[in-house]
Amino acid sequence: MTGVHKTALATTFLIVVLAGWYAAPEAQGPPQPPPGQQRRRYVVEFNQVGPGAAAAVRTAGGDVAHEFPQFGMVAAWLPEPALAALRNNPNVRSIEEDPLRFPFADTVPYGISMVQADLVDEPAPGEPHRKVCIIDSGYSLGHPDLPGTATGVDDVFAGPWSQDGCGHGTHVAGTIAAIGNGQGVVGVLPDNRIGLHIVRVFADDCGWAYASDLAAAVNQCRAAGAHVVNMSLGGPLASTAERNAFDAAYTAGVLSVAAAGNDGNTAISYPAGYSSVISVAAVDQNKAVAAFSQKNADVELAAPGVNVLSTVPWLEQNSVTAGGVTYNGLWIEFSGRTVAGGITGQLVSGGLCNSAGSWPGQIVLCERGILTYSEKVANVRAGGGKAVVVYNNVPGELLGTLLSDDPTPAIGITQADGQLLLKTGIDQTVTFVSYRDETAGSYEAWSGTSMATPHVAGVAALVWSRYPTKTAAEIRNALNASAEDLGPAGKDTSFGYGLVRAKAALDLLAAGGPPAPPPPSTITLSAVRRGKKVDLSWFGTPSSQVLIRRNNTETLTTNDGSHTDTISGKGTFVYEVCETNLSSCSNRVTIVF
Ligand SMILES: [Ca+2]
Ligand SMILES: [Ca+2]
Repeated sequence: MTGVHKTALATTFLIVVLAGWYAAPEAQGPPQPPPGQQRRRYVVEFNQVGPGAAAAVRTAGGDVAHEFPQFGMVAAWLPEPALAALRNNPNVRSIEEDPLRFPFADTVPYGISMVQADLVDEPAPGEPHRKVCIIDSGYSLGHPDLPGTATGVDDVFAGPWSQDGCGHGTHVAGTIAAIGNGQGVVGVLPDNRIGLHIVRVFADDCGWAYASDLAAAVNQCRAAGAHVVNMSLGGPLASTAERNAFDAAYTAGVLSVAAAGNDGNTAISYPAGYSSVISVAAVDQNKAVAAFSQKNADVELAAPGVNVLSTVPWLEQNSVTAGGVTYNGLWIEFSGRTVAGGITGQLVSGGLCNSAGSWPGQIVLCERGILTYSEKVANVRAGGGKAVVVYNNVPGELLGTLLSDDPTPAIGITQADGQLLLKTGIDQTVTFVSYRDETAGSYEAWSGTSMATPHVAGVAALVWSRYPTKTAAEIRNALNASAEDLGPAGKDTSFGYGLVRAKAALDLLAAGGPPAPPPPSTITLSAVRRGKKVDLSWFGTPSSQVLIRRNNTETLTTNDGSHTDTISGKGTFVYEVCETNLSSCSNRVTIVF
C-alpha cells in the first residue's frame, strides 16, 4: 500500500434545505405588504355576478382593491368583523385569502456576502477574467444556474466531465460561478464570464482518486490556461509526485486552493499541506470554526463551509406539509417515491409501528426505535398505509436505509419535527413528498471544508481578475494580509490568517499591496532524551519568544535557545519550535519513551 492513498472527498452532508428556486431568502424573509396594508386581503366570491358584489363588501366594512364583476368576485382588505359578516352572508359562495406573489430573484447565500463578493465588481465586459480549474466529480453542464461555457477533461475511469453523479463538483462550481440570472443562487463571480475548466477525477460514487491523479489533473489545469485551482478534497498521506506537481504549478504562476479536511482533528491533509497550496478551514454563519474543520499550523484562510447553499444536478424533495407548515426530511434509502407534487392523505400516529395497524390510504408517523426501518415500512404497507414518516428518537437528522427495495415511500425527519407533528398534525390531511428528478438541477445546502474552499478560490479569481498583472504569490499575500482575523489574535490553527475578504483584498492592493512578507525564519531544532526529560535546543530566529509544540500541546517560552521538557508516562512525542504567530516552524524531532 506504500505510496498509494485514497483521497477521500472532504464532504459532510448535513442538511438539505432549498427545494426549489423560488424559495424566498430566509435571512430577509418574504417582502411585507406596504405600511397601512397590514390587514389580510381576501378574494370574496358571490353566488351572482354583477356590480352588487363590491357594494356588499363595502357595506360589510371591507376596503375593495379589485372588482371582477364578470366572475362575481371582489378582492378586498377585510378587518375581522367584515370577514365574519361576509362569512354569514348567504350570497357569498367562498372567501379565500389572497396569496402573496413575489418577483423571482437570486438568493444570495450568506457566504457570498461574508466573503464580500457582493461588494466587488468583476472586470468590465471585454476585460479577461482569470480562469478557474475545478478538480472534482464533474460538472452538471446544462444546469440553468451554471455557465454553459465551461470546458473540461473526461476521465476514462471516473466519467465525463460534463456529468456529475454525486453532485460534489457541481456544488463547488456553484459557489464559484452560479449566475446572477434572477433565479436560484449567485456565486462569488456571478457575471457568467468566469472561465471554468473541469477536470474530473471522482466517479459517480464520489469515492476517491489517487494522488497521482491529482498530479496529472493540475497539469491538465495548467494546459487549459487556468490560474486558480480548486480542490475540495484531500487525504492524510503526502506524495512526492503530487507535491512536485503543485510546487511546479505554483512556480509557473498557478494558485492552488484545497480543503483542510473534515476530521475535526489536528492532522494535516494533502494537497492542502504542501506549501504551494492554500489550506482552507470552514466557518459557519456566525464566523465560528466548524467542529469538523481540521485545525493545524497549515491552515491559511477560513471561509464559509456550514450550510452552504449551492447548485446540485438533481431536484430532490422530501417533506411532509401539515397545517401550512412544511417539515423537510431525508429520503429513507431504497423506499419508494411519489410524483412531483406529492400525495395527500390523513396523517395518523403509528407509535413505533411495531405491528401493522389499520391505516387504509393514510400517511403513518412512526417513531424510530426497536424495529428496523424495513420492518416499520413493511408494517405500514401491510396496514394499508401509503407513506411513512419516521421521526428520530434522538436530536438531529434521521438518515435511514432499508435492507431492500420497498415500494412504499418513506422519509425521515428530526425528533423535534416529529414531536411537533404528533401534537399538531394528527388526523389532518397532509401532503407528503418524496420526489427526485435526476435531470432537473436545483439547490441544496451542504457543509464541509469542501464548501469553504471554493469561496477562497472564487475570491482569489475575483481579486486577481481585477489585478491580472499580479503574481500568484502576490495575490496569496494580499488575501492573507487582508483576511479578517478571527479567534486568537494573529494567525492561528483554526482560522489561519482569518476569513477571506474580497473587498478588503482589493482595497489593500489599491493602496499598494501588503508589505513584502518577512523572510521565513529557519529554526533548527535538536532534541535529546535524558531520563524522563527531553533537552531541546534550537537556533535560527531573532524573535523574543517562541512556541514549543509537543504533539498537540503548545508552550510559550523565551527565545533563549533551550528548554527542558519533562515527560511522565510512555508515548511518542513529536517536537517542533515555531514562531509565536505560527508563520514558520522548525524541523520536527520525534522522541519515544
Ligand atoms: Ca442565479
Ligand atoms: Ca486569528
